[in-house]
Amino acid sequence: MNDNNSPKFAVVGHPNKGKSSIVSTLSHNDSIQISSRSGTTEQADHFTVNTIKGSYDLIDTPGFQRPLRVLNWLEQHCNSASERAATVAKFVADSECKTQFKDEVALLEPVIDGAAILYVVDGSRPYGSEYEAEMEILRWTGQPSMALINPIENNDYIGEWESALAQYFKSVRVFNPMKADFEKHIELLQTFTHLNPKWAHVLGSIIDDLQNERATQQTTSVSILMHLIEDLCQYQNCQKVLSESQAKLIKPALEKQYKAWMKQREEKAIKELLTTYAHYQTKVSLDQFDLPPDLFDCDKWFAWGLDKKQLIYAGTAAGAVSGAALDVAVAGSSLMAGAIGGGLIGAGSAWFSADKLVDIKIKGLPLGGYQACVGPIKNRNFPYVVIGRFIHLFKQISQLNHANRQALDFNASDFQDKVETLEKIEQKELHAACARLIKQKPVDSLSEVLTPLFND
Ligand SMILES: Nc1nc2c(ncn2[C@@H]2O[C@H](COP(=O)(O)OP(=O)(O)OP(=O)(O)O)[C@@H](O)[C@H]2O)c(=O)[nH]1
Ligand SMILES: [Mg+2]
Repeated sequence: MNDNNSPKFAVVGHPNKGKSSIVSTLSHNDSIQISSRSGTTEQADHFTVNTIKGSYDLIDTPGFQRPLRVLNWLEQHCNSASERAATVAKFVADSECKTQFKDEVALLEPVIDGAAILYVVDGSRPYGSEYEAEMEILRWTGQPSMALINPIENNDYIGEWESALAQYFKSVRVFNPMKADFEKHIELLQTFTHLNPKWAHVLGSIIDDLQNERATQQTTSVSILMHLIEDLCQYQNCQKVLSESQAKLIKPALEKQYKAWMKQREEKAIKELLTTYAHYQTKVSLDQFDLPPDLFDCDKWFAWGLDKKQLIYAGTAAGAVSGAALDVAVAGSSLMAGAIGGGLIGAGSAWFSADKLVDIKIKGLPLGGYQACVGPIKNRNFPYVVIGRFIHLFKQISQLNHANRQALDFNASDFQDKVETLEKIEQKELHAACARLIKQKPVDSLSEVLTPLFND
């Protein structure tokens, strides 16, 4: 838990309006229980957001159950408006209230303890007078407060809510904990800074930290891909054999092991990516993704990697023709046709053919016997396929809110469009890097080459 002077926010409201979802997304914690069952959260739970320069607390609370009766109790125990906050404190401390109004005591306790109020409503359901007692009780506490409209199913009643909430709260914001992107999280935290002037400074520092952390996460992601692609492009599975005929016999087994290793290596990278973005518990479990389309499902390669036209460009960009000729080729002139016609990219070669991914190589060993090896992969599209798949997952994982427990979607890829949006020089560098990778040659500054693909 936090020290008493650091910012704290109690997330309160009707049951089942997304309070826990908001806490989960803002605290980057995917272990918080969220469910369509009303009354999921039964006690006040503190979640501390820690950064280098500070920390703040978010307190998830149970929903109001009997607000009208609670308001009645408060009115009966209060003689003057100046005693309202003290009356709420009395309510929270009262042993009978603790059993009779368990949920209200749990949700008001942190507020009486100094937490600011974040009142959550659902913008897809109409406003109703039953919420007035809740807002009135919150007003009695005298604590700084703001309202968050969570458009759970749609935006239909946002306007209605805005007018109603404005009467009780100085600040009203729409925030969707399932969909809000990182900029929206930051915008919301910035509004928190206005709730209590004493907290403004530390919250400002925390926002800076979170932005830096976000940039670091991206750098880490680039590095995960860099190691993945190097490993996948270099991997060979070798075994000693006595004769060439034995080598042919074990080829299917070697190939199977080879592919299994490659897939596992990719899964490891995805796990690292999930960890980088603090997704530990979500349904994005690795057994769930048999990674469709399969890493070796060659029919899908032109979707994940480059398409044929881009591959031709890649061939020229990787240095097969001069820079000047390259620009003409990219402009779509006849030179491109000439290049293909001229056999620059031999038909059925490693560029397009997906059937011959890996060959078996057999070589004699100095002390007798042979070594049979499967891999490294030869297909020129392969590095792009690896990059394309990873970038696709990166986009989803880096934007996945912690309240969103859905499985990831592996079907779409816009890697080709992404490559097109790179600067020409960046494209050239990418193609040159991939050309070296597929020949198992080291690439200087691979992370610099990959970084533009991760930028928005
Ligand atoms: N589609 C969608 N569903 C949401 C959103 N926010 C919450 N939900 C769903 O609404 C339900 C309630 O979410 P919770 O975060 O558990 O709500 P709560 O207010 O903490 O509920 P209690 O703890 O029961 O009071 C769950 O089924 C969520 O999946 C949203 O922005 N979009
Ligand atoms: Mg809850």
